[in-house]
Order: sequence, then C-alpha cells, then structure tokens
Amino acid sequence: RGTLKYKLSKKIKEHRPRTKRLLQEFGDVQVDSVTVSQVLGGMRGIKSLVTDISYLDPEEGIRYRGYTLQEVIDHLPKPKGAEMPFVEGLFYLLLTGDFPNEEEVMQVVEQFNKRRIVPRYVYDVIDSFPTSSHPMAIFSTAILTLNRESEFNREYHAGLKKKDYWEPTYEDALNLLAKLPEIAAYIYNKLYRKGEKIQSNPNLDMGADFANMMGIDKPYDDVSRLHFIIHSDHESGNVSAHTGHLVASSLSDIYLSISAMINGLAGPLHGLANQEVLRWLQGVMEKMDNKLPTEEEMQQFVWDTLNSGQVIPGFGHAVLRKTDPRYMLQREFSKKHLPDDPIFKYADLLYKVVPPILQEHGKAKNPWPNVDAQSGVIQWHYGVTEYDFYTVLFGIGRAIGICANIIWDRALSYPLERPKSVTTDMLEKMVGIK
Ligand code: FAM
Repeated sequence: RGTLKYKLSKKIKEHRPRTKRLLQEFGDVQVDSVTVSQVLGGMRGIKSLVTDISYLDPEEGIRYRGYTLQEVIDHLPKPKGAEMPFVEGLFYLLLTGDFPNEEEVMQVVEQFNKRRIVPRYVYDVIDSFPTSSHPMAIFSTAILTLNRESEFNREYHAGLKKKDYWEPTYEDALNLLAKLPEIAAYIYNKLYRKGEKIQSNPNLDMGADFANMMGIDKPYDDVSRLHFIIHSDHESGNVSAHTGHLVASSLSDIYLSISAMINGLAGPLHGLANQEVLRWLQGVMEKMDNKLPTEEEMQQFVWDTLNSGQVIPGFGHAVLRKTDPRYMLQREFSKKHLPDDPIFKYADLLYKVVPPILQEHGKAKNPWPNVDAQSGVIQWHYGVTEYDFYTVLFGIGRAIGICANIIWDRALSYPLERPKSVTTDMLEKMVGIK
C-alpha cells in the first residue's frame, strides 16, 4: 500500500476496461488510411501505435503524461539544493500519470538504491571488450548479459497468468534501471580513464550518483538529471521506443528489449546524432582556428556540408516541425551555467544560421534544431569530451521511458506486433501500372 507498485496496480485495473471496450465495441472503426508514399517512406505518420506515457505534438513538442517538459521540471520534487528534479520521480510520473510527493519519490529512490549492485559477470563481460569498441556496443551487451536475472522469465516458465505479466516486468525494469548509471560510468572509466573506478554512493539519487561515479562536481548532478529526464520518452514510433516495444511484444524480457532498443538508438540518424554534432562542430572550430566565425563564414561551412551530401546533425526531425523543447531547455541551462563556453557560442551561432539555410536548401521538412544540437555541448563543458559516450547517456534516459512503456504493454496485454508487408509487384498492381 502507498508504494509505486500498489498505485500502479490500481491504475492498471482502472485502465483495462477502456482498452477492452475500445476493442470489443469499436474494433472496426477506422483510425487512419495508408498511402504508397507511407509504405515506401518508413511508415511516416501512420497512426498504428498506442501509448499513454507521452505524446509528441509536431508544433509543440513532447508532453509526458499530458505535461510539458517545463511543467514536469517545475512540479517533480527536487533533491535539496538541486535545480533539477529526481529522475526517480519522473519514473513515477511516467508510470502512474501523477506527480509523486516527497515521500513517494523517496520510496522510489530507496527502491533504486536497493537494486544497484551490478553482478560481477557484467564487469567481466565489459572488461573483455577491446578498448577500441564503441561504448554503445558495450552498453547494449552489458544489458543483454543481465538477462539471466529476469524475474519475468522465471515466473513465465513457472506458469504466470497473462494478467500478471506486468508485475515481474516491473521488477525487471527497476532492477535494470537502477544499474544503468553504474554500468555506464564503468564503461566510461574503462574506455577513457584506464579503468579507474569510483564507487557508487547509495545515499545519493540517480543523477547525483551518476555524477559521483563520473567524478564530476556540481552542477553535473543537475546536468545528469536534466539529461535523463528530457531523453526519457518521445512517444512510440521513434526507432528506439519502437524497437523496445516490438521486441517486448514477443514476450522477450526487459533486458533483451532494452538491449535491442539501445542498438536502434546507436544509429547516426537517431541517438548518435549528438556525437555527430560535436564531431562536426569540432571540425568547424579546427577550420576556424578556434575563433568564433562570422555569420557569413558559418553559413559557408553549413552550405559546404550540405553540398558534400551530408546532413546537418542536430537539425530536422521526423515528426517535430518547430524547435525541440528539449533543445530549448538545454539552451536555457547553458545560457545560465556556461554562457561563455566557446562551443556553446558555436552552437548558438548555428541555431541562428542553419534554419534559414535548410529552408532555402528545401529538403528537410523541419529546419529547426532537435535535442542533439545542444546535449553534447553541455557534456563537453563539464569535461565529458569523449563524444562516443554521449549516446550512452541518451540511452540511460531513454531506458526509463521504454521500461514504463513495456510495463504498460504487458499490463494491457498488447499482442505480438505483426504488420503486413506487400511486394513491389503488388503495389504496382494496386496503383494500376501493372
Ligand atoms: N540536414 C540536411 N538534410 C536534411 C536534414 C538535415 N539536418 N534533415 C532532413 N534532411 C533531408 C533528408 O535527408 C531527406 O533528404 P532525401 O529526400 O534526399 O532523403 C529530406 O531532407 C527529407 O527528410 P525529412 O522528411 O525532413 O526527415 P526524415 O523524417 O526523413 O528524417 C531526421 C528525420 C532526424 C533523420 C533528419 O532530419 C536528419 O537526418 N537530421 C540530422 C540527424 C539528426 O539530427 N538526427 C537526430 C534526430 C533526433 F531527434 C534524435 O532522434 N535523437
């Protein structure tokens, strides 16, 4: 009683009749129709997924459980003296739709703390990777390795009832999320600090402990909280969220599902864009001898990139049609905490220069910056200059949202996902050219 799990079980019981009624009474009502360009164009925009955790409005950006990111940050409880809220509180909000009070959030912090210890074999697997491996490959494997811990698997094979699937899934999710900061920090220290390890401190919240294990002073705790919170969910159709949901739909456990979603996040058109932004910015800085270029020089650099057939990383979006609020929040943080940072100045100049150029270029449907145009800038400022690592940070945040989604998928008994494919021949016949 009074715990997150108890509250969630009540919410699930209340919600189930809604899904049941929609299915039983309105199952044949049409939601969308599909065009040839959608079939050949990455299924863009087809309404065929359901989630109540977050919704992405093309003009406004993401809302978590109906709240804007600013509202989420304003209303979630914060650790003493912190500017950013408890990440654990966000998990509560995503799961239940309600803001936790201080006591409720502290219960979740305690739950996470109890589950932090990473088994020895995970470190062994990480250690066996060559140091030239990409941290996302190591991160995904470390998560996968934990699959032997799955309570869902154990209970499923012992004959668990379908309506109870969500319960061990919830346990698996908490067990995994609590370990991610330590796994990530261990990978960072292995790759970039010759294996120096800073112990986790069980008296700290997730954001503060991550900063502790990374060995970075305040306000990196707030940077981490902000980063994990704004990256946690972006509705269901993006590659990482969709992959997590898809893999989980075959009743693969949380570890298999989150490892898979991490692999999707690792692509340059998705989560890897934040490292691409930094790599690209560094290129600009080198060319300019580290002097801030004039607007004209920057415009030239952007055109050169486009004319060589590359995309401008950190700009554009598959759904959004305005500046990403996640970008704006990070920009506000940067303006407050690192206004004189040279890379921030470069990024801010890009904010001015790129959108009109992309408009003139005429291809990108959205010329505005996305989350990735800013996140690496902040990391670099606080000393995390190994930009290969940035997507791992994204992955910790994203895992929170996807876990919440998978728990609800199980609670509402969403079935195995299985869309239908056609052949090119069939398409040609459908449109009457064959
Ligand atoms: N620079 C240059 N061209 C761009 C562009 C950009 N930033 N964004 C889109 N385009 C091009 C795109 O390549 C496509 O060209 P082709 O027709 O020649 O294939 C055309 O504009 C239409 O694309 P779109 O419909 O506007 O975008 P998509 O929905 O296909 O793709 C993105 C969306 C995000 C993959 C795309 O905007 C992009 O490649 N951006 C740069 C990479 C990036 O920042 N990714 C991170 C996205 C972020 F939100 C995340 O997932 N973390």
